[in-house]
Amino acid sequence: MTENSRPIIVAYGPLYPYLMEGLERRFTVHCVAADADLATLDPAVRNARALVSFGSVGASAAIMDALPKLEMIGLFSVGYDKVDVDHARAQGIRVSNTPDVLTDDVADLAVGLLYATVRNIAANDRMVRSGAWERGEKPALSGRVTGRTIGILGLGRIGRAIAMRVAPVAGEIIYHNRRKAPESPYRYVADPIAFARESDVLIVATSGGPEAAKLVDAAILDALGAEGVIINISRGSVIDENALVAALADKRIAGAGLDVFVAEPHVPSALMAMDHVVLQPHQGSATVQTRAAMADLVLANLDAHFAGKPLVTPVV
Ligand code: 8YV
Repeated sequence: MTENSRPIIVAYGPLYPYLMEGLERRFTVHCVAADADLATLDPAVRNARALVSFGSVGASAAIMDALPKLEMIGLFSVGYDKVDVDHARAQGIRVSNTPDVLTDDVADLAVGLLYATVRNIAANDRMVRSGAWERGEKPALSGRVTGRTIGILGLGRIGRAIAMRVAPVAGEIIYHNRRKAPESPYRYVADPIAFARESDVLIVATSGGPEAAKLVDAAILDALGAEGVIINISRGSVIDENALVAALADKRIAGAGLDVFVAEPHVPSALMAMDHVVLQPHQGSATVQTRAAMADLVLANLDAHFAGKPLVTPVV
């Protein structure tokens, strides 16, 4: 294929370098910053047939409309909550995501956050580094993980992978979904308040988007209670962040382990000062192996599209 006959695509980013290399081998790539003013797009960009984006940026109706020849959106994420899927469908634009390849790593991080939060690992690390231990200060006793009731909000692929990991140590695993999951070995709790009340650790693993917005609100946090811990590896928007900050500040819940926030990379400053909170910069899928597998899957979807074949992992 000559340089001129290669499909034009937009890298809506910045994107992960290994993914960029794969894109540049195949396509004529135009980089558009995620916060670019769409009114002033370079006219060459308007010929793009595909857009490659990722979880926290997605694709609005406005970027789709700014690219009149757009056929496909390839997402470097499993989450497509920031993609206007209805608009894509209405415009006949295909959308792919990256399920499965990241499930294990996201579940691992959830379990890591669970232990780090319940066992004060991050706070104690800071205490040792500060020299306080050496000066004779005594670390506070932590809660325990073994035997506790683990509540999983959203028993999808990632929720099930988390359940498998905690099953050997949990007292019981319960879950809340909109509907009971057929054939799940775990106990379904239909009422979200009762679910939170029964959970010692509540792990948010549901997908994001408008239907899940602020699913975890002040009432759920109060039901989780003063000894309860919340872990979130899903989307910041699933938790009412102001209610979470207030519940943590008043010690109405015991702690939180958070990989995701409402307005990433902004993290509410009140959380920064809290020792009972463990913070991560959205690292769920961020291993060398998984990010490469995600990039390969994005490329496989684009290759399928331009070969006129069904997408490997279609959303639309
Ligand atoms: C990524 C994610 O952080 O898959 C998702 O939904 O949120 C993540 O895996 C992201 O898309 C990569 O920047």
